[in-house]
Amino acid sequence: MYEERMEQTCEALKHSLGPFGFLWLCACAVYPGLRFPLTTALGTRLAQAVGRKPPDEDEHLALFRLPWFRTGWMPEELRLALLRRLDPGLHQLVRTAIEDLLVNSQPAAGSDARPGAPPGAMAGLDVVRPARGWSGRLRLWLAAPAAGPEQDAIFVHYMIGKVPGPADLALNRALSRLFGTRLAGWLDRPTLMAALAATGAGLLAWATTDSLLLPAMRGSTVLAERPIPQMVALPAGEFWMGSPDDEPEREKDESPRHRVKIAAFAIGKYEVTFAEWDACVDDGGCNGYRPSDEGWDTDRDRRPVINVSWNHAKAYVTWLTARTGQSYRLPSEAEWEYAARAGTVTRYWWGNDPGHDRQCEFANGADAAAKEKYKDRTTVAACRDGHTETAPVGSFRANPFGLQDMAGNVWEWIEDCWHESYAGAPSNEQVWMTDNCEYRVARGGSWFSNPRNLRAAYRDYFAPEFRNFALGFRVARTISP
Ligand SMILES: [Ca+2]
Ligand SMILES: [Ca+2]
Ligand SMILES: [Ca+2]
Repeated sequence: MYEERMEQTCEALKHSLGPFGFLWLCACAVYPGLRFPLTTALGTRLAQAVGRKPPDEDEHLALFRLPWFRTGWMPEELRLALLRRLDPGLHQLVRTAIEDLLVNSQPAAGSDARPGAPPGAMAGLDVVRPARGWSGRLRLWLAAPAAGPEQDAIFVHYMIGKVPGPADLALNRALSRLFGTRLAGWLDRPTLMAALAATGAGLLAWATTDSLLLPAMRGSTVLAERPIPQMVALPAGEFWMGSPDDEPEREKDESPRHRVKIAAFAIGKYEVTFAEWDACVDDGGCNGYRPSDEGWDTDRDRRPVINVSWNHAKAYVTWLTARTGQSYRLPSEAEWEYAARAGTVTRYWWGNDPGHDRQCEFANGADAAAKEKYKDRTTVAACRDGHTETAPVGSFRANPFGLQDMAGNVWEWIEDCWHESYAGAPSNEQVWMTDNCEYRVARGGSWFSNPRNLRAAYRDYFAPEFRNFALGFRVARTISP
């Protein structure tokens, strides 16, 4: 069943790219990162080998239009399937081409490249100078980013002359599941060292010469194993932002209610989870910050990340943008309310809910159980929602846009600076900034919030360094026209 689907995918790719384009794609699957110079070099070598002209711009574009050239990674299973379809006669050619590019791509004499630039620099490959001796080398291995090519099982197997199969990755995956990615990386390195020592040429030569490289590729593909937020594309539209004057429990800062026009954009279906945050840290992003989960570790991976400041949230979207090549960001306040209302005009997207007794089906707020545990909660929902603290994302019903937990679970950071009222607010989706921005907006209320604060129009604000157990975020993404 699975094999069949891979077969069909490969056939479809062959059909759309043509025989040469498909051959080229198979060669590109060796390397974990998508690098323009590497792609071009492989295309030129392959063209020579099969006796045709080097690929032209249209052929490059056909390749770059494929989804993983935009997202920055190719699924492992597809990489394996493509490599197994590469003509065995071409395997050595591809290996040599990659080695050449990594080792021999030196800045030309007299060029304005900075002096002492490392090998590979001209090819845009970010490389680290080799260490002398085993202990120095080992230190470098251990310091290498988890997503570096030297940790990519497919790449390593291929470069030592072995066409990898699914079984070659199974051990790695099992270890990752059992011990987390860091430890699996440790365990994989001795295997890799043994492979190096056992090979007379090829990678061994590459690893022991003075020009030993530890390419620390940014933008490489092991991202396939790293969870990133699932996005929902929202259509352009118009809505009334803020609450009407007669809405019960409203606050002044929700005035004046005003009409806002929103361009199409994408927003996370869920709040960013601990698993997604950890992926950023494991990859060297998010300033290495590991927020406390308050000991709520049942289903920790699926719970929304908490104890993150606005600055932390910004670090996450910066990492995600660099990793994927797509422009991720925090939502503007107007975008957030548009997404939360999803076409509705009532206090909550599920209705006016005057007695707060319907909330428990739709949102994780402070409920009867929360009041028993946290005595200072005053008004709570007159029902039980099953979660005294955070709930795994997506535990409650989706709004008409298919988004979950817009109301409740955790507060969500917004890009905008805080304003006491909507007087002078933009009439479109733009972020509203001021010169002196002491506070940033947060929206949606949390598991700790009174029902009033879960209303679609409710607004709050915190200093950008502030963090607590009820505050997280969700990402947005610009859709280019
Ligand atoms: Ca609750
Ligand atoms: Ca929320
Ligand atoms: Ca308010």
